[in-house]
Amino acid sequence: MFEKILIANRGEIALRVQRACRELGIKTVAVHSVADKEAKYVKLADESVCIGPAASNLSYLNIPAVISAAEVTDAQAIHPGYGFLSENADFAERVEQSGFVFIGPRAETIRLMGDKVSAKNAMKAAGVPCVPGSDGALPDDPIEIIKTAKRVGYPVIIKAAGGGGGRGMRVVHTEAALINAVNMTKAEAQAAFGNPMVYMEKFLENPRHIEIQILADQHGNAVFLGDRDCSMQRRHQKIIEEAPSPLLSPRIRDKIGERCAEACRKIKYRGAGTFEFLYENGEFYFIEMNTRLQVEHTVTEMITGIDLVQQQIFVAAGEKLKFRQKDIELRGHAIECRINAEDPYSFVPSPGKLTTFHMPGGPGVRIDTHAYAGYTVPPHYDSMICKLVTHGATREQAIARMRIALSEMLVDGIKTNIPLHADLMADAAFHLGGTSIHYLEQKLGISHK
Ligand code: MV4
Repeated sequence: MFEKILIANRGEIALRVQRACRELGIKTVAVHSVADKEAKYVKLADESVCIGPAASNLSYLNIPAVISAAEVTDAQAIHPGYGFLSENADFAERVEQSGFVFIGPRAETIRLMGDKVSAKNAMKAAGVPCVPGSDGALPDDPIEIIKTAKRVGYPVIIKAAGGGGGRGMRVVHTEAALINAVNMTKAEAQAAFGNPMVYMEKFLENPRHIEIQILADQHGNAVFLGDRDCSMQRRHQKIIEEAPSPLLSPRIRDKIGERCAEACRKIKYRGAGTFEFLYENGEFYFIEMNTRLQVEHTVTEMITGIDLVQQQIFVAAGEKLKFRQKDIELRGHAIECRINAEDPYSFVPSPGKLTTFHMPGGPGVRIDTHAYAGYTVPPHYDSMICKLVTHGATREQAIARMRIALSEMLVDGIKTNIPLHADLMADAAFHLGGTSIHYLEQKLGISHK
């Protein structure tokens, strides 16, 4: 097992990974920007290295600075957390070339999944159900494009191969608008990702976002750890996630989960990963794979009792998975509310000093945060300051515990989205079993593009 791991991230996830290491007796190295030098996870780490100024591109995204920090501290492995360098194949490659273990999939797998056309091809070949659409990237010939759209049926969506997470997409309703839309998406894709390739899919109008968590070792073993429903989102930012999805029966969950686990075996996936699906009219449609730990891994941990970060570390160290599919039991229901430093209705970020920071507690309540009373939320990074997760025997109990927890939570000095979460926990559609991906924007009165 590793003796020392460098954590190439900040905020709540830096603390989350540090806790997992500490429990395993592994020493930790925190890297931080100038803006984070007083952060709690920096003080709590065994060692820390300042890797640059506040701006992320000069610190948390600075590959040579991160690798140098691992060299000077003699760390053996690097955990990238989520965001920042976590899905950067070049980083994973340079980490391994420098003699460190990258806690995540092979660079080749990250690259495969980073290109959404190659990801979809690989998953289709591995037996994962995909959205009907073009066979790979669209050709230049407009006549061929028009033919493809006719076959797929309008509305269609044009997506950039280099995009993902909602970037570089355009919905097309008519043949008259098609070629112009393809050309505009290509131009934007070239500018944003340096790759003009686009592909076409049938546009699903009212789906749910359901994802499958998987875990694979380097010996050909892979399991799925249930699903998460992440449909409550705004502008591709999830705000509430839950596990399991209230929509799925155990039979349907096991069927899609086993497909994902089998695909992992076929592509020799290593580490934790997530298959993102759209779910509509009882069918799953693969859209993307995330090759990292996700923000919402916590709800999976709550219902499985498995520490996903520790599992990532075990498989990165070459160990075999210690459990098989039949050993994984889903217990009860978990909900996560992402608490953001922002205005609850305008969503304008609200950095600043936390004068009060009082957290709830009690049975089935988990708080993942690096914040504390007196902490100043810097303006340079993501606005999420805390994840409030509740677990209950049933969805109703998890919601009841969330409502109580939100009512106990006191944060002053900045604005937070706690009032929005309190509203949503009382929302009739949410209570009835959740909503489509468009519900929140409709409820807030924002027309979606
Ligand atoms: C779609 C779609 C409808 N049909 N693909 C947006 C994020 C990216 N991961 C894929 N996205 C979508 N792809 C087809 N064929 C609708 C979305 C979408 C969406 C997906 C998941 C969660 C939130 C979303 C919000 C708007 C659009």
